[in-house]
Amino acid sequence: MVDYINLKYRPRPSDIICEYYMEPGPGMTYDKAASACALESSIGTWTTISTMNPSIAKKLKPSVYSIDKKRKIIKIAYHHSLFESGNMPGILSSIAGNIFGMKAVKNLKLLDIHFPKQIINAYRGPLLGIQGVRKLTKVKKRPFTGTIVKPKVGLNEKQHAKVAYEAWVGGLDIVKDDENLVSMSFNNFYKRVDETLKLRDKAERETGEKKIYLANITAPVEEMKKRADYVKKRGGEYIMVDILTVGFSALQTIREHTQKLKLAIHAHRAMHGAITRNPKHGISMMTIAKIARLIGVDTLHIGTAAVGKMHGSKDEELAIEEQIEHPEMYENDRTHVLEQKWFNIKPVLAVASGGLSPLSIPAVMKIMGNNIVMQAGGGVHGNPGGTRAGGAAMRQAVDATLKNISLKDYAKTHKELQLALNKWGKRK
Ligand code: CAP
Ligand code: MG
Repeated sequence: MVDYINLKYRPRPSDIICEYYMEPGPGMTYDKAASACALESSIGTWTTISTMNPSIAKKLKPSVYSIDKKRKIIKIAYHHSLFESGNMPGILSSIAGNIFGMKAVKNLKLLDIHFPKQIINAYRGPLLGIQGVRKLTKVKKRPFTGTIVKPKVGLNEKQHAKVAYEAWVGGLDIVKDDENLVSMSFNNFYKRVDETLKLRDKAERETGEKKIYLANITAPVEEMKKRADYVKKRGGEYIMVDILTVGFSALQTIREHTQKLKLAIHAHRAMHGAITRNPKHGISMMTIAKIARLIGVDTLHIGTAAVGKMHGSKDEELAIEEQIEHPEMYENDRTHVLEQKWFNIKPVLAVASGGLSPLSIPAVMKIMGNNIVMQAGGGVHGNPGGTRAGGAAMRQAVDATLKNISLKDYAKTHKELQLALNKWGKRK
């Protein structure tokens, strides 16, 4: 049972490596549980089998090559031919499949996956990436600003488009649908796209700025393709997908489809908390972010470095931002990041969202830098001056921060920002 442990093994450049946090189940030694993780995620089962032959084992048996019992961390190296390279669900059915439910483990969390070149080569990565989004929007250096139309669900198509228009004219670059706004009886996807893109054009004419609409196409996959086709036909450049609720198979299919259409993908991560939030069990957001980059999304929600309303750790989110934006990551035991080269896969633009307002912008920019989308729903539509004022206040907060002026001082000559400060300035 412990024969999948090989502490002398040195991973080959072509291996897939997984780092797990692992606590053994009752009555299990640490080594036995570690070995069980390696065998159940590859070629083995609970007992010896007559159909196994030495040549299979020789080539395909993974190695638990690192065990840190104090920190409860194991690293397993897998031969790349255990996986179909361009099949992300297949990869996950191995290294993130049955093992989470085994009695042999009490807790298990997949913290990171190192993808070798052989695997990377089979994926497209983002269509635009950060530079492409900057080129499309002509926003050269500053952070992007955006909003989510609120209420999440409830407005009809025309009301939705009007809110988007107000936000764009107020000064925002990006307007997106909420994650649970799909095609409703009172707000049909196709009509919403018509109305919203019509007002996007008007906002562009009036402001002289490029405006982006992220239309949420989340649905069964064949319908998603139709919705993406429609966005293209109506002159959109971007779609939005709830990447976890649709699943990675659907995301891969949509990414292939958008290659033909030349549409960028905004990735919302609704449901990730069910998978990522428990520090001892599940799959890390780092892992999900890497998969999203590999398959090819252009913008991805990563959290607000603990500034906003959602649960998250500053250190982890910063590491995720680095991971999705940089060409290479070095192994870091403290943050559980494995070495990763991204080769020709473009960088993804990070999105900070969830409970932000203009008041959060200096803190988030300080932590996350300029390659970020600052996105606020309540923090825009909750402005006492309305959505247009809310959009203006977000842009003003970005401008003030870039000029190193405090929001309080900047608000003396920018009334929309002053309204935001009046409302949220005393928020604990
Ligand atoms: C933000 C948001 C996003 C969250 C999700 C919401 O709205 O639209 O879905 O950002 O969290 O509905 O909460 P508010 P995350 O600005 O009104 O909070 O980005 O962490 O995945
Ligand atoms: Mg939302």
